[in-house]
Amino acid sequence: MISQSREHSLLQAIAEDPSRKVFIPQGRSYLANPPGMTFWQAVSSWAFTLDHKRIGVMYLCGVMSAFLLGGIFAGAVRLELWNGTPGLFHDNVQQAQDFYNQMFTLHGAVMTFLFIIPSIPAALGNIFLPMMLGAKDVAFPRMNLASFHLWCIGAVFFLITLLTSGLDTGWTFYTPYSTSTQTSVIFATMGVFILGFSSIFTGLNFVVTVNTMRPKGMTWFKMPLFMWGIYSTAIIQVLATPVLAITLVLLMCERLMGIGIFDPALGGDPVLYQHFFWFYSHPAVYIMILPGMAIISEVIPVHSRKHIFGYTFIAYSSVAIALLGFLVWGHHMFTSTESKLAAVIFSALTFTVSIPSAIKVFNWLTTMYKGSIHLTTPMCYALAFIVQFTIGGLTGLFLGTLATDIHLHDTYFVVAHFHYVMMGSTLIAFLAGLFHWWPKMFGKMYSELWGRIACLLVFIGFNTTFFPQFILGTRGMPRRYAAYKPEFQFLHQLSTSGYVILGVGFSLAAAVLIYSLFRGKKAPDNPWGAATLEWKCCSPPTTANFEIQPWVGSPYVYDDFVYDPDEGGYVEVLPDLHRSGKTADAPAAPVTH
Ligand code: HEM
Ligand SMILES: [Cu+2]
Repeated sequence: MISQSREHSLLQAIAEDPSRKVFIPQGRSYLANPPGMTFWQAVSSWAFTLDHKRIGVMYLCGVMSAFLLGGIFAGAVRLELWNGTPGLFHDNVQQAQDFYNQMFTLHGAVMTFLFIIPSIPAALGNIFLPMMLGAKDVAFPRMNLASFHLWCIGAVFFLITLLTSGLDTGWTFYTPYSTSTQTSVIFATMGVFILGFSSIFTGLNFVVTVNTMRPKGMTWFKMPLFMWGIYSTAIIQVLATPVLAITLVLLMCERLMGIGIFDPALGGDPVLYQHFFWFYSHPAVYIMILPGMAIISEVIPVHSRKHIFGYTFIAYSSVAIALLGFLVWGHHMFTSTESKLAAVIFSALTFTVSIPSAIKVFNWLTTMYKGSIHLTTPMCYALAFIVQFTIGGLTGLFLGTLATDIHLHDTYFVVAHFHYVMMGSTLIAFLAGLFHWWPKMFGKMYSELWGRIACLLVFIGFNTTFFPQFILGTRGMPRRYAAYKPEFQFLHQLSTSGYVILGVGFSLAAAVLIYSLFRGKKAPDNPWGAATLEWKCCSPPTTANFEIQPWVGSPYVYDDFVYDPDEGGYVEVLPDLHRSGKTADAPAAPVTH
């Protein structure tokens, strides 16, 4: 943590000699088009842009729309569960149950494939990964654009699914039901197949970018931790997604051509489907959480004004989670024909994944210890993440334990567990990152007060919605049922009330951000005093990002940053122009930390 006397001397130094502030040239924002463009030229300058930031912004709009759609389906599920008898929307019980099956399936499929998997890497990763490298773009800009276009095509397939007969298989498409139901399985699986390619393109691009484009002075262990997280994620995206793609092709072959692969009536094996599916989908939960953890590893040191604790442990733990994540898929099949020996091995392996996860939590807490914590909106989200991820991760251990999973499997306990990790952690980290980087992305500051109020509402709403579901699950409430016994009603109604609070919280957060675009104060170049390179260009950046090559420092050393009231933000102070060789436009100098 930077001491007060140090802060004082930096302020004095820049007062005496303003040229000791690191100079950041200003230029035209990447968001603005050159004057004189027609409307259609402007549209195509976005739709066919190769600028990673514009692609990231379009992804952001896309995934947020998917989140809204998935959120509406969630509302239908929660409202249906207000009463123990199905039929809030339909009089006929059969119709009500069919409707319920559609709602939870569409909710899960949209949230998983269209929202949470692309959310952090494709939106925030796209914008900030090249900037953290001091680079102009990713390694393959055209492939990046293709990834976004594929996402759009995948989304269109989902819309076709909605407009035809919907989907009622659950987001997991388990056979043999998925090969026999009358709903639009083919359109939905085609959509997921195409989205898979979109995800592979993003991952491949990021692997090559990190491997080949690091600037001089940025060795592997001088990379910001966000890059380690995104890199580990990208490896999973490239290695695991093809398995899902092949599985879905096999499913389509069985459904369309009657080739017996999974259906016992045709000589197939349905548990084989489960193995294939989870061989992708367990690693996929790390595609979801690793980028979230990566954001938290950036937000906590910056807003605690303290060097990250245990950098190497956090970096290695990301890679460890990515690799171990491939070995534990069998924990989804403890109750479906798995041999006792296999179950014991999968259970033990599942426990090993929690070690690197716990290392991260320990390191974040230790980073905050004796830090100078600024309770900004992104920091509030980061704190909410730690609480919720701890609950989500620890309840994973209950499920990874054979004796308890027999009882908890397919109950609301599982529903609560995965919402604590996917929504309570990944989505909350996404919001932390969005609020952290918003000033850089759009050049505007939002209202801290309203931002924090929205965060509090989201925190209360989330826990009111999902904590009761742990209790419901332990008492035996099964998942995927539209009706329930009267004794479950109170907890279900509590959960639905939480959904309403969550809805208000998210709407407020969205309003705070959108309002800032129109009425927000202009953002300084470095509002939080962060040391990573993406803050060493103007807000918002120019198309080229860096007009002069930034100096590569240590990503978590804040000693040279001080709040300058003239700028309304932090400035980096050159320690001694003559001795250190650290000048604004000098190429990477050796890093001393
Ligand atoms: C921290 C370590 C974790 C452990 C030990 C763990 C363990 C488990 C286990 C054993 C199950 C199967 C439960 C059952 O069906 O009976 C499960 C389900 C699930 N977990 Fe985790 N988990 C962890 C982290 C995560 C993370 C980070 C995510 C997502 C971001 C996640 C998402 C899910 C999902 C989506 C399911 C349920 C899928 C379904 O059947 O529909 N888990 N978890
Ligand atoms: Cu799993």
